[in-house]
Amino acid sequence: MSLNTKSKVLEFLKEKQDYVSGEEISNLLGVSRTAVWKIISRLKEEGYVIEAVTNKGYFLKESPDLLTDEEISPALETKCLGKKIYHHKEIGSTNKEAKKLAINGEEEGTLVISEKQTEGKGRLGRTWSSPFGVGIWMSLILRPEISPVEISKITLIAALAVCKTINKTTDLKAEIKWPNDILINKKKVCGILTEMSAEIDKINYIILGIGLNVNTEEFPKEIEDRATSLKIEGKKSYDRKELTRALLLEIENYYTIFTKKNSIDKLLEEYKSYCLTLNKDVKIIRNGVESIGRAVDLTKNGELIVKKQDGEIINVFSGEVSVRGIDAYI
Ligand code: BT5
Repeated sequence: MSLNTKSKVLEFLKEKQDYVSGEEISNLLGVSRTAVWKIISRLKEEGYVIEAVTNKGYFLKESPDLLTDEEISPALETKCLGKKIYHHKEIGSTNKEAKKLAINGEEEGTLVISEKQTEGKGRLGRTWSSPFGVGIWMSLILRPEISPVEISKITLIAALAVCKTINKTTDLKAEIKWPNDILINKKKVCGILTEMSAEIDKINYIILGIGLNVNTEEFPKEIEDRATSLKIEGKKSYDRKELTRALLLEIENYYTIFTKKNSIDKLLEEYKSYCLTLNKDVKIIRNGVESIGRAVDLTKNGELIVKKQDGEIINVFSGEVSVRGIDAYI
């Protein structure tokens, strides 16, 4: 049975919102009644609640809360991102999997998404807690024609897109802690991990990994005071499918603006408006050396401009910046 036929049956059941006879489906798709029955059984196994009544047919009562291709694609409005989806119930890391696919030549825009990660990756060897069915754990393959030194701009674009998505689709106020954390009420709701394979002047591929806590109710002890989810903050559950689609669309919008002009000039003001690191005292750790200063602005490349206590002004490209009042350090 092809995935396509299964998707078509599902689409048909969703459209009808009523009983559909096996005969009607088999005529429409040109497959046997037995094939229809098999497709229905498969859909039930996947978590679709389908009522079967003699002489009436099949009625789709409920779809599962899963981020499958069949659930995401029909209402997805993007042109490129997420046009091909690899969905997993469980995987080590979506970034790792996307990397394998990219090495094998998978196209730009391909999405790897999983209900659960057993080895979710953070930066610098840290881990990302990714329990089943409560978050959006996803990785996109991107192949922009930019110089490898510009990769941090992709993180910036993604942070902007996550913030915009949360602020547009919920009543919550998300903010960016430069460069890759999204916070709500000073707690981390989303992290971004951008990885790449590049030669000196050319990017082979970028893996943009995003982990967004949507309906998480509890976190591991070590992070419970620093982590949050949309559900904890909004006191209700949110539709992961809708959020995934909205997020892909926002990323695509910003990514298109960026790649057309090869510049993030147009996006910087918006980024700054979400960036809670600016005008705050920050601690920077570079090569193990700590210094304290004030984050005064961003360069047009998205680097953080920090005025140190001794008056020296430095541009911080990436890495470890903690913000006073959010990450206590004094
Ligand atoms: C990040 O690293 O914030 C990047 C996280 C990226 C995760 C996505 S999920 C899909 C894709 N596939 C992957 O394997 N990874 C990406 P970093 O700035 O290093 O933050 C990691 C730290 O955040 C951990 O050391 C914990 O303190 C904390 N943390 C872990 N899990 C968390 C969670 N679910 N929510 C909030 N904080 C968490």
